[in-house]
Amino acid sequence: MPLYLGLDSSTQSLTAVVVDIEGDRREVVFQSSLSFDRDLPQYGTRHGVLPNRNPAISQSSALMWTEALDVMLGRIASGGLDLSRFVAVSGSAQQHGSVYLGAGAEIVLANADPGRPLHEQIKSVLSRNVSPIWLDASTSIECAEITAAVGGADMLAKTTGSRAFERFTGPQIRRFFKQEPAAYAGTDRIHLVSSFLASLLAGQHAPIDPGDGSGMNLMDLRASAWWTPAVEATAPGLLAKLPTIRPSRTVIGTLSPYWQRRHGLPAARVLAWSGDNPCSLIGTGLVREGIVAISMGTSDVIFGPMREPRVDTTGTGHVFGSPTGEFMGLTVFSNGSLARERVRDAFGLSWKTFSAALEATPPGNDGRTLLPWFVPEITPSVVSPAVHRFGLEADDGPGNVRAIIEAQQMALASHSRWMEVDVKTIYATGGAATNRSILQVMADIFGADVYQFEVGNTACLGAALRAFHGERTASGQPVDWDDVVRELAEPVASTRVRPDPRSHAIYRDLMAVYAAREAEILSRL
Ligand code: XUL
Repeated sequence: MPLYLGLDSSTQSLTAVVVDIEGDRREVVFQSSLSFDRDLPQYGTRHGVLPNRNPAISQSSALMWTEALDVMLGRIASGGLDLSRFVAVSGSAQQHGSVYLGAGAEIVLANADPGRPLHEQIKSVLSRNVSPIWLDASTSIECAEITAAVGGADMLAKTTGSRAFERFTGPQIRRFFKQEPAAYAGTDRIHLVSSFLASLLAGQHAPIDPGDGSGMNLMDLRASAWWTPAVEATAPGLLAKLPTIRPSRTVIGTLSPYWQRRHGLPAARVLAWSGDNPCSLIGTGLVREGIVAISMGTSDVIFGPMREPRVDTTGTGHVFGSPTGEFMGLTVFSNGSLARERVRDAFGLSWKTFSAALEATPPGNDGRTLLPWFVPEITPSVVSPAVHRFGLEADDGPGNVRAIIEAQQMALASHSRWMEVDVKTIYATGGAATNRSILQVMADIFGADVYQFEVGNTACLGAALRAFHGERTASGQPVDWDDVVRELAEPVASTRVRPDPRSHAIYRDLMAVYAAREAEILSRL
């Protein structure tokens, strides 16, 4: 009865899921979550982000992520599981964020003293104290510079799967190089959050997988290799600082002596980590093209598998690598739970009274809408946040509750058309997917059936299942992806939320109105 551990280091928390897999049986035997703000208050983050006067800047702390990992592995070790049954671990992390390490980092990782917390020991090898994360919107100039240098937005999108985006790692690295050239020169290795945390576990530099590598504006999507023109356009000497790219199923090594001695864990295999969206694709069982998932967490994301990369010509979406070796399309909205929480808090609501307000208002909100840009928005691109209301009073609690949910779902529906999927079924995941009133609005706007999952954190589950897949493959007993995702990564049939045809008709009209209002405001920005 082997145990597989999945970890998910998201914007606001670190989660662990342990899955027991034996033959046809799959069972979640351990789940735990730790909130950065609440459980590690000494870092002073808010929603997992370090305070900054500039709303375009979003940074976090690699030391905090490291300490969280140590705390979590301690919890797992004392969680009553038979530790000798642990065979493999993999992980999922917020995408695009980067960690900067100086020379000698690998020596520290390999020889860390189990008597002292790891974050204290790696402090001295960080060549940059902060890590820019995916909410950052400060690199518009660098995006333009990289785009021009590689021959234009179409060329960049065609080769890497995305045009230049502010939060992508390449533009972030370029800004660091321009603003802190000495610190950039003193950087030996630039990791993504995923490859950084995998390096901590394995005690050596880990590779980047194509799923997360495609969120950098640096990788040739079809070749799964660094694309020289983009690397050279980003910063001098960058190639030597980047990890290698290896398939998601790669075994990097085993849990380093630090974890074995500090927490009594076995020398379990460490698999390459990936981004949270590629991991969620596996955790929602989406290994074949045709169905989409909507993840409603800090970011709202609509994604689905793609056999061949169909790059977005409208410039809003991305194509990433899938852990299966194929591809995935996705569109990301930064005003996800942050925006929902702003509205909830502004009217002093709980999630229960928030849902009651949603249910007390009519589908279509009598034509009243808002554009939900409480923080800088990725889709469509809005660098200076502002909320625009149409026929809606700012102090109308129920009206604003319905308007934010409808706006988010209409934006998800209209900005994902480029994926060319006729959406008839949606798998809903992430924190807000437990709210069935929100799912009803989703079903009505898309005109699709919506299903929920038993395991809420599908990115974390996906990481555990990737550990299973990778470990079996490395042991010469490969398992089909359909078999990997069976049972646990399947939606619960009884949770189906059906669309109401009358509401769907109302939304067909309202979506045209919403799109026109969005276009009008964008033309004025
Ligand atoms: C994906 C993205 C977000 C983060 C959130 O492109 O920016 O979904 O991965 O963790």
